[in-house]
Amino acid sequence: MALGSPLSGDGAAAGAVGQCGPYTPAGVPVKFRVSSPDVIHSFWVPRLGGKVDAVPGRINEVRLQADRPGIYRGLCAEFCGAGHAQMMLEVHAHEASELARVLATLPQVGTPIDGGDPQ
Ligand SMILES: [Cu+2]
Repeated sequence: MALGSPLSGDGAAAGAVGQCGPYTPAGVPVKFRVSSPDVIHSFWVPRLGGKVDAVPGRINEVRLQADRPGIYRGLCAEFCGAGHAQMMLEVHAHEASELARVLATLPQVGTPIDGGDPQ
């Protein structure tokens, strides 16, 4: 499952994809742009909202909001092959005022799926 960087737009706040999972501000809706480099997966963080399919060659979007700071576990909700059972992620929600400081402590990995800069 490949996750694009959450991008701002229509009132959503920017977040970032760190080494351990997406980092987002708490209390703010964040738009996730989701795609896949191989087969169909499904991006799902049950405590934050609905699922969205991750489809090769397509970018789907879902808005999620963590009301409070914390770690929210997510998973691939579509059987996708031998590695499916290990397809977990953690969304790390921080107070918006703390997010930039937290992100500065993380190694940055990955590339936005549209090749552009996160806004
Ligand atoms: Cu899967």
